[in-house]
Amino acid sequence: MHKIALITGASSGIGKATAEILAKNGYNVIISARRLERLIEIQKQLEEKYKVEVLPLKLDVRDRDAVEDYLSNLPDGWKEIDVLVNNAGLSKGLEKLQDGKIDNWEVMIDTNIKGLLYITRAILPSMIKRNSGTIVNISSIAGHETYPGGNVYCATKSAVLHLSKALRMDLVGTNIRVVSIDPGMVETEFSIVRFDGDKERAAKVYEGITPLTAEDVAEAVWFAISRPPHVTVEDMVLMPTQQASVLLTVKNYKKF
Ligand code: NDP
Ligand code: 8X3
Repeated sequence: MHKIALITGASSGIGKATAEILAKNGYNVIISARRLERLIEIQKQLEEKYKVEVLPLKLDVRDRDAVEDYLSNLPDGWKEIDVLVNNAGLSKGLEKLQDGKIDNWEVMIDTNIKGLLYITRAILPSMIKRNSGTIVNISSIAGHETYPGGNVYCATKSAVLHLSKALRMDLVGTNIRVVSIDPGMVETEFSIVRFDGDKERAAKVYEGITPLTAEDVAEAVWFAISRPPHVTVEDMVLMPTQQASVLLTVKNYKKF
């Protein structure tokens, strides 16, 4: 019997690559995000390539009622989720806090913190009942450090680190594992979203440096999931070799 994984934010980047590595390893996957047309395309590709079942789920993680409704009414055969990857997340803007756009703060906090909580709360009771499961939260190096203009985004990713730690404590005595994967710079649609669709500005972020790929991160996620049940990878920081902190990269190290 195939195991089941739910990946949020699977329409792009790290989430899409994670859905692929799980499908490749025999998981039936629920791929969720807001852009359903992309999910349907990914469904076709994964089903054909890996002969597993893929369920596309149009879901905005900020919509508490929809999260509760969808996840408590999953179709037969999809109800018992073995692996949850809380990946949906984003950064909006790079303004200093004093110039910050409050609407952007709301979107980041609602998606990166509250969305992750809604999803986790909806999935956990079934994992606890079965006394098994793995939850992988995608945090960031930005959860460990901060940088000018990173303020609210970094705070949300720091919250993800603390929620992972707290959840491990709340689940002691169960067999449920909670993992945090914290990447440095990964070339995805992240910067395009951060800069409101400005592809030129986004491309500059990755010029002159070899960033991580979404697949690099997906492999780290799979490493954690595929450890034997008695092993929890609590927190893995994964950096490009050319980046030694959020601020220090091969592009600017000579200034220091
Ligand atoms: P992408 O922009 O490529 O992917 C983000 C995904 O999140 C998309 O599938 C998007 O789907 C989904 N998403 C965004 N908002 C919502 C929402 N409200 N409800 C449901 N899904 C949503 O970026 P990445 O792959 O880089 O980002 C994935 C995660 O990795 C994020 O949590 C990010 O913070 C983290 N991260 C990224 C790093 C990087 O440098 N790229 C580094 C460290 C961490 P859709 O728009 O279709 O809803
Ligand atoms: C994304 C990494 O450094 O752009 O989480 O904030 S960074």
